[in-house]
Amino acid sequence: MSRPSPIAEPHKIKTVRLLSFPTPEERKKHLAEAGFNVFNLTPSQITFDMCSTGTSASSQEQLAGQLLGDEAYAGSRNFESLQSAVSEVLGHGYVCPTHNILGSIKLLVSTMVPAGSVIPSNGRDRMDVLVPREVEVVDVRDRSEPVFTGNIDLDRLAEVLTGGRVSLIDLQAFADGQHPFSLENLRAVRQLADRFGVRLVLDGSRIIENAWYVQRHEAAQGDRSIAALVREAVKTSHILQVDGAQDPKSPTGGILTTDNPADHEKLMNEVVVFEGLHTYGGMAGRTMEVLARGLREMVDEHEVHWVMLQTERFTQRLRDAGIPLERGCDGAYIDAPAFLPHVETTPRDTFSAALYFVSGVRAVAQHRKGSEGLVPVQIPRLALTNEQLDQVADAIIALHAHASEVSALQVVERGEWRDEMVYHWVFPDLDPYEFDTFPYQIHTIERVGTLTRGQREEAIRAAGYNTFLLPSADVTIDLLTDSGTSAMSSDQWAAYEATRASAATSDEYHRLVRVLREALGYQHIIPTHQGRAAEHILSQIMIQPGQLVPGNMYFTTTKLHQELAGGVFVDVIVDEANHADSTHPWKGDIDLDKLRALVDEHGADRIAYVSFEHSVNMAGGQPVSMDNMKEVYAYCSGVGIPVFFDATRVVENAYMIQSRDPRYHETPVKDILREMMIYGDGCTVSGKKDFLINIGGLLAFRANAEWAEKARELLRIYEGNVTDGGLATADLAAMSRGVEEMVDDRYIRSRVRQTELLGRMLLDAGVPIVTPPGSHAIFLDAKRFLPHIDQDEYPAQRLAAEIFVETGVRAMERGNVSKGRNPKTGENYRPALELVRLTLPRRVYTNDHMRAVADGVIRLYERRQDIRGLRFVYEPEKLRFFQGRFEAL
Ligand code: P71
Repeated sequence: MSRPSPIAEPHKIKTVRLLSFPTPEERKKHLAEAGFNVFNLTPSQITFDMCSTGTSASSQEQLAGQLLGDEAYAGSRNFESLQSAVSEVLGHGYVCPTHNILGSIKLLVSTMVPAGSVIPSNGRDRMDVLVPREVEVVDVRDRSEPVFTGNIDLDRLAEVLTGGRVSLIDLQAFADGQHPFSLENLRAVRQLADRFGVRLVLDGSRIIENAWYVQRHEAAQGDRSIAALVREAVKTSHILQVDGAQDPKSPTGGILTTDNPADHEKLMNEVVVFEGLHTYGGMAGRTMEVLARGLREMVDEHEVHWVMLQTERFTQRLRDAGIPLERGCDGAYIDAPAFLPHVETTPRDTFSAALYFVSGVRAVAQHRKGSEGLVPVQIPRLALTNEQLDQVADAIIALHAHASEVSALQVVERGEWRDEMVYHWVFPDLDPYEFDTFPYQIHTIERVGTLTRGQREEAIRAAGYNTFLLPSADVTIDLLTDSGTSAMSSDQWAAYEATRASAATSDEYHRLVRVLREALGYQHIIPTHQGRAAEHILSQIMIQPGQLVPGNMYFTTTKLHQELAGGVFVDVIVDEANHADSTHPWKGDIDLDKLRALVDEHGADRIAYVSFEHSVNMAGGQPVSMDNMKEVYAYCSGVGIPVFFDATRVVENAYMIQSRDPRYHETPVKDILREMMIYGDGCTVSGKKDFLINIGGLLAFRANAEWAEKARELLRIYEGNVTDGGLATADLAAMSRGVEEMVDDRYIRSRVRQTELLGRMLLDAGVPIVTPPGSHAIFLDAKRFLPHIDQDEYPAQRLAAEIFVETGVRAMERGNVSKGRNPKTGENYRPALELVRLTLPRRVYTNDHMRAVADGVIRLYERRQDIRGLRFVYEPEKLRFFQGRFEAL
């Protein structure tokens, strides 16, 4: 069987959780307050928290499950759902729920482990909790086995069993996070258990990692699925215990499962004493639901391979740099005594303190007597990107280079448990490590389409070669648009959920007005349901029939509303904008000479206003320079012409000014944005782009109360209340937080750099794109990509279709099909730009996704000669690009 070898996540990001970036000074303070024990730090003080228990990103189905908790005391639907997941995925017929893994152990011990008995085990992790219970744990791990280091030494086990006091055999999957067993060994242990009449208890908290290891390394297991391997392992044991906070990606919870009705009955009768009723076991109903869904999802082959690949890659990067470590199933376990050879008594906690001190990363050794000297740097499942992990590894590598300068923590208070330790420390003189990556981690994911190439061929044919008509479930990476496709943050969601909805004025309206006044510097704030609603109102109040509206290239909805108000759009963008291969840095600028000539010819009275778009979409996401905004405004205010911005992508434009204009390199994006807005009289915004919301828009005026009054009149007629613009109150709440998040310098830099990364990879391979790369999208130049296809055979349309077939990536045609036919002649317009837009949603895809996109497009470019054109089989009269259907020539 060929195993999927993923080059990118088999999912996209659904919601994000913002990261904290404490400064070096703040980190000193936090460490001192924490008694130099990183256990005491909290996530708001930490950038990357490298612990894998209960910290996994969940699926959107798990998130939804959280809201399906049927919080009944007895016999809840959530328990039924847990039962069926257990029987389908694990194969055991009975399940006893517990509050977490400690609850499971407690239950096992009190039902099956008499005091004074012996438990042979391949792990040492659990000794902490068993020792005080007067149970002797005997280490029977086979130390001579090089590959399956978690195997049990069968002779030794037989010897211990012969001793007679054995209550049960404990076999851990990936024991102590480092030692996997083989199926062969498991089967042999089971035989021994049966021979001696002792139960084999499997701790399957890391059963997935173990199954993956078996699939890779055990003879004759390579062709079996993770699901089949997991099932066999479970069925080979008498009792299974699972920590819900591990492989099932639940925040907490646990299960004990079995096929033996008598064992189940014992557990059931005991669970009520310590945990809860046998149908909830100390878990909230919602937790059972999340756990049940997690069990079903954890055997997903694509996901398992991605998670394990991340671990391999992370560990390898550290190992290549000479970091002393042991490979863990969920990360790299740093050998602290070897890392800090001069630190004698407290190497583990000194390592942890030093790593936090230099980078804000937390790696903490908890009460893990079984892994002396190791500090686990674990990867929260699905939560971090490879780029982030590379940088975490680099922080460790940077620390290692100066390890000799790190002095030992001094013990102030000692405790039995590691969390009780208190230290004092002299800070070493080390340079801080600076992260330059997404300032958020993945909170929930959405699985993406995984069609085969053959299935995609079928799908695109069924969609009439029109990417608008593809079902999104069939798409692997969706680059159709950046509109309304952003991943919201958990803070946005929290505000959304906490909203007190109102049919009149709401607190959220007042907050939105406050936040937008601060962000834009505009006095009059009018929410609308999305961008085109604001364009409609602005056009109606500002345009007299017959007036001209000069602008820097048209956008479809903007121009349409100007025309509906009787205006005539005139394009006054610089000429460079129409040349796909010009590398002019400010291709969004207005050509002031063109504007002056227009005013001179027609008179200022004939001009309604200047329509000035930031990061000009149709030109390829090209920015406007600060100087151009100033000059246009100075000129227009001199002759009495208002200037209105389309500020839909204003933040991206502000970032471009920060990065391309040396005078602004040190200026925060938030301040650049405020200056930009000074050079306009008002703006329309589609909030679905830069403002990080899935729905919403905005009309705003800097100072003119009369315009605002007129606009509100129309708002009441067409949209909704002046205090909501037709949006749900909760959407206003999401917008306020979106506006606060969008001006974060780290965020916007990582956003635009991602687009530039995609552009750079394509340019390096010689693929023709619009240059320089824009901020929200990369536009392929179909005229140069497919020079052998005549424009009336729709090269861009075909290219978009072929990209889908080749890679599962969905793009959008922006060429002859979009532009339409001249109504007088019936001929296609054959526009200068024949483009395919690859548009990047915000916070949704990782840079590995971008690599997958680039690989696919480059492969296609190499076989471009084989690509033919299309002909219409169904051609709507208006906006034909949405519904039109084609057949291949
Ligand atoms: C984009 C979109 C969405 C779209 C609109 C029409 C056809 C295809 C796709 C929408 C914009 C935009 C600018 C600069 C106003 C709107 C309309 N862009 N100004 O790029 O880019 O806003 O969708 O919220 O009504 O895919 P609205």
